[in-house]
Amino acid sequence: MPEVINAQKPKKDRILCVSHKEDLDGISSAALIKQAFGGDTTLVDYPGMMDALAKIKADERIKTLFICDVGLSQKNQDEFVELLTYLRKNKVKITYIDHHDLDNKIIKRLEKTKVKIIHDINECTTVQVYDAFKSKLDDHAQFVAACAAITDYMEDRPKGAKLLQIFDRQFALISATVLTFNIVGHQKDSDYLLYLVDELAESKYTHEIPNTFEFAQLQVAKLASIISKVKESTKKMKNLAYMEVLDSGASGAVNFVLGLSGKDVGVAYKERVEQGIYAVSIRGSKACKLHLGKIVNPLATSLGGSGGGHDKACGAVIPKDKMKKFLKEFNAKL
Ligand SMILES: [Mn+2]
Repeated sequence: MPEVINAQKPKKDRILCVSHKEDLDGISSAALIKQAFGGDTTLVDYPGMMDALAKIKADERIKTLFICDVGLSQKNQDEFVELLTYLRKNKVKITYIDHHDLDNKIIKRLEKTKVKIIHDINECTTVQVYDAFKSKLDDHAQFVAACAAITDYMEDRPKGAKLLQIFDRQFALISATVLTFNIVGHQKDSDYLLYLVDELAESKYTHEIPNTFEFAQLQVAKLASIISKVKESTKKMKNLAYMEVLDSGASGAVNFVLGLSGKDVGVAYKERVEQGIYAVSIRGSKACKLHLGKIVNPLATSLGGSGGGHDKACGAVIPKDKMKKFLKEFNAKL
């Protein structure tokens, strides 16, 4: 008698890291996870992160999932918990590593489903990845983590500072900065960003990755031209300065909007025509004592968008027709 063979279940053997694609902390986190565990990488930005996670839900081969350096907002946190709960029921091992402000209730709910959470708002994600998995990493991972701390303005924190101390400060600064320009300038080139993840996972220094310094030089020249545009187009409200960016990215202009305006809060936003939204970047000066991420999160949600982040650096996605209202209400809350 021939045996009845059940429809074969897909083999559960896939290791996947979902990480933030927009800065060195996200790229470096993915690189260290790759060095420690192998597997594949999916890089996401904030507007695309939930769609990317929804795709994972359908992939029955995933055995182990790492999620790095993507903060949650009021808009997506419940959906995030539901998705991870579903994956946990399917026996996916999940580790969530991050340093953005995170609702305590969400932490409790994730812990209840036995998602492993590594979360410290005082150290960048890569430093936390290094700290958690250093037994599986080579010495070069310390350099990658120190560079990530620099880009996230967190090289003065206890663990970040200790890692940076190992290296010559100027060497780490130029390596981190050149990499950052390459990441920012390749946001539409996913293959290149994944290539950077591979190169860092293989313990390459920035200057050993071909053309990184040449590319950074081009980006620096672009930034210099943004300065004059910011001077022409920045508008001021009582508590903030803002500018609509037309040709570069919003995050490239926002520090100039803040610095050149003399205000304590700077806002730069760029339209994403296909999605009917504005991608908004927000920065606070040293004198700004408010937690901007905590203000922007509920405000953006109330306008049908989403947002959040750190105290002095955060972002939002705002529906196109609500941008004026966002600026007005944000100014009122400051
Ligand atoms: Mn980060």
